[in-house]
Amino acid sequence: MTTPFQQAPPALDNQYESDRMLRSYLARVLPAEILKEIEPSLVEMGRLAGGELYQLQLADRLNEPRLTQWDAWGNRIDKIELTPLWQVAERIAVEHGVAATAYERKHGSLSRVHQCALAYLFTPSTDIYSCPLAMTDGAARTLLASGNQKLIERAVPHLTSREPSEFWTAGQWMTELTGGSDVGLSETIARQSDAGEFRLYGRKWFTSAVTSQVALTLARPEGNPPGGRGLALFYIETRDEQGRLRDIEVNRLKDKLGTRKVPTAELTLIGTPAQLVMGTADGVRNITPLLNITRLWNGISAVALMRRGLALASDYARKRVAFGSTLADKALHMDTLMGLQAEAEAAFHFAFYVAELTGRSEAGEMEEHDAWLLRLLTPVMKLTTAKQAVTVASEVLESFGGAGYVEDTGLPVLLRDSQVLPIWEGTTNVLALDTLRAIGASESIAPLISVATQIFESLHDPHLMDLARSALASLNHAEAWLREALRPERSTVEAGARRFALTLGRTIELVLLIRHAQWSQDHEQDDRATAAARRFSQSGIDLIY
Ligand code: MFK
Repeated sequence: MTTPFQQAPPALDNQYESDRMLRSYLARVLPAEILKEIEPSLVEMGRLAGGELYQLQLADRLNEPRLTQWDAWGNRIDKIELTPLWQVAERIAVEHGVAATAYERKHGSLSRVHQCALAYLFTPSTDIYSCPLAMTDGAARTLLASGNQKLIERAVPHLTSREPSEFWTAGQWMTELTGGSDVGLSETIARQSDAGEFRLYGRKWFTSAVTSQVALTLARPEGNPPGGRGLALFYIETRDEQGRLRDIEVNRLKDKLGTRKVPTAELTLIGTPAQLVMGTADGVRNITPLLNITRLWNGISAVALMRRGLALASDYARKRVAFGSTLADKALHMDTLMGLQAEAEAAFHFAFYVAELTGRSEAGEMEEHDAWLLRLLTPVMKLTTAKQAVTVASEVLESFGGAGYVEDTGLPVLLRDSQVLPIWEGTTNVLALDTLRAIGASESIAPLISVATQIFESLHDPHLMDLARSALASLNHAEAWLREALRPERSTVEAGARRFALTLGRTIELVLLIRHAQWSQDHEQDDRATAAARRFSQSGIDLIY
């Protein structure tokens, strides 16, 4: 009797050790002694992500956070229980400094790269525990930028702690019924008592971490004008000494397509005590450091999910036999995966480049020109990598055939979780308009073209030099389009903003991939990044017509 066919599932190994893309990148950007010092932390996170955490994630698949609004005796309690995976994820994140590393700054500006590498390894096995970490990181950065010494001393040590009993997460409560994008329409009112204390009244419609100990939110002090400038930035401590929510009601948890472990809630603030962070106006502007950090996390999460999909698909390709051989032996299957690898690799270099710039900005190592670049590239990177994550996740599922469409393989969640990335933290179109805002009065991307030109000066591989010429042509085309579109009599700039921003994003990805490919040829005698650059260059770079 023949043994019935049994398909072996995909498996993960140490997710740091097997990541050529990450290891090669770190070898380029980190001095050898720093890499040696931090590598044990990455090996350990890679081990957890491919081992215990991944197993726990699979076992936790059907669990979701639970809201209990009332106790047996009629008291409003609004208690939210997180799933076992998230409880473990929080402890691991804290002990391994997935947020704290950026603030300890043991390696100056490069600590941000170290932190992002930890986040990249950690994220895909924790069903987006990166969400509360992103907001915690963003809140710490925003408070530090505010100069509010009292709040900095009170909250930042908790937000950046490595001790689970001391650690606080932060929420970012911006979205209201009036809109997630047009935040200036917010209706929450801040009422000041005679003693000068503020209480907030209003409904928050999409608050991603109501289990957090603190939150940053926006509200309009009574008498302030409408719009974003009339809002003020407030700091809330969500619970009293007994652990009860402070005049906050949790109406329900959101029934979302993905990120199902994230306890996203609708809240009513019914006189919640709050403290001003910096002034009684300009709330939108004052919360932007938080937005920029969570947009960086969004990009790191996008590349992390792409990498996870490809790790599973590659392993499966070596195991799955059809039409007489493994999928790994089939030219068409491997060609398909190579196209996805090229997307992931290009996105990876962009997200980590923005991490490098962010680190330099935080360490005060930035000139005006670099600050402009960071401001411009943060939304461009977020919107570009988020779109790539959805495309790659969809193809990854298809590469498993029917198994990719079946829930208990644990694969469909990759697509559902990726789909949030172009939506939250600014949709593609909102960020395309933000790109124009970031370009500002100069109405030119000339400094970006200079950066690319400078990067290309060190190229000597003729194929890469060819690709560089096409990247420069694409940037010059974008510059010409911008000048033309901004002419007052044409004003076609808004309609073209998404194509413009995606062209910038994909071209910068190509530029960064070319740079890394040359380095990898020279220092590792490896031409896989070159192959990725060639493939990526043929996958739609210039989207302006
Ligand atoms: C996986 C990890 C991801 C983490 C997940 C966290 C989950 C959290 C779920 C959520 O809460 S998602 C909700 C996030 N919401 C958004 O991202 C809002 C999207 N909308 C925008 O970004 C709009 O562009 C914006 C609200 C900022 C527009 O509002 P306004 O009132 O029209 O702003 P305005 O007047 O253009 O800008 C006010 C000031 O801020 C200006 O500066 P000035 O006052 O000096 O002129 C702008 O230049 C500045 N500004 C705006 N965006 C900026 C910025 N500055 C720096 N960086 C930015 N990004």
